[in-house]
Amino acid sequence: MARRAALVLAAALLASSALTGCSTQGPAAGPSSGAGAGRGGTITLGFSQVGAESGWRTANTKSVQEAAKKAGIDLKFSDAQQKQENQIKALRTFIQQKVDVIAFSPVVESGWDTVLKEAKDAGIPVILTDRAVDTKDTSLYKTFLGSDFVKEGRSAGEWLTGAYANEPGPVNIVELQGTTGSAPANDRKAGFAEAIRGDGKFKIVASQSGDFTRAKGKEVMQAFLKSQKDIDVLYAHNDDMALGAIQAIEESGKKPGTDIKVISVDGIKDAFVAMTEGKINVVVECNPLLGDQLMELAKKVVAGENVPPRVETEEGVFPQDKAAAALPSRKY
Ligand code: GYE
Repeated sequence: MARRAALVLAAALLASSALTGCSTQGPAAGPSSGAGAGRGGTITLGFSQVGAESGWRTANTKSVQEAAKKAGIDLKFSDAQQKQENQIKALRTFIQQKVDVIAFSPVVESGWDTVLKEAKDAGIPVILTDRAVDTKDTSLYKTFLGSDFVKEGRSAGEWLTGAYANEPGPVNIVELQGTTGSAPANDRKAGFAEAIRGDGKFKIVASQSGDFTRAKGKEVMQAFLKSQKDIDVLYAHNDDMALGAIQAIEESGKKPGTDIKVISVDGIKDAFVAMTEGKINVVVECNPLLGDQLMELAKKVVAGENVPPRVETEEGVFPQDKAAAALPSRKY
């Protein structure tokens, strides 16, 4: 009935040529019908974003918004300002609104089972983008789209062991972690630790969260510079924290990239600029441009098609001497 009503309504609107760019989405379907799936109507995607904490995140948001427009998907976008409670609220609102599919980038890894179960019970498929959740029940989401953060951490560590291969130790490292409990912070820490573990000369002398922001990165680096006499290397879990820390290093009278080597993750343009200025030594890329792939996956899960459980993005490692050549083609 609902489907017929929607078709009749759409036909009437078309006939009266009153349709000026609005979607012909029919009434929301019942919980188990897969919503807009079979009706050929516009797909509504509820997307809960982490926040706007970094250049990476801004690029990711833009990519999702532009891709939705291009794909003709009705995007309901919600910004959680880095708070899990806001994300849970947003997900519940999407469920109430009976969106066709939910995608979200979970701020932290744990604590999602209840709300994901609610989505599942309502028959709304969920796609994890960018960050993973920690759950035993993988039926609570359809797929994960994003990066291998452990690999990124490992690449950062491997660059370091290579760069110091012929140097005697100790190599004192300070680490700026991302948001506490988030997948990229947990995994980038683990991958890096794994890569340097084999050689006792590498020592992480201080490690603290800078919440993925420039302001916190600077603040925590200032504290590190006060508490640690001898810092050889900064490993920052993202570019924004590295860029904040660079300011702190400069204000302390030291040269970032020379006196203190800087390793970072993401690959935003500002970091490439800092590399060309000699202030960052290496950036491990993490691609935020997930929009098109997300829309493809959204269409497939709404249509009830099978999707792979994990879709990973391709990324590279950029040492300083490659920065100038790569800068003009950076897309974020
Ligand atoms: O590295 C950081 C952002 O989840 C991969 O979140 C993302 C991370 C990214 O705030 O800049």
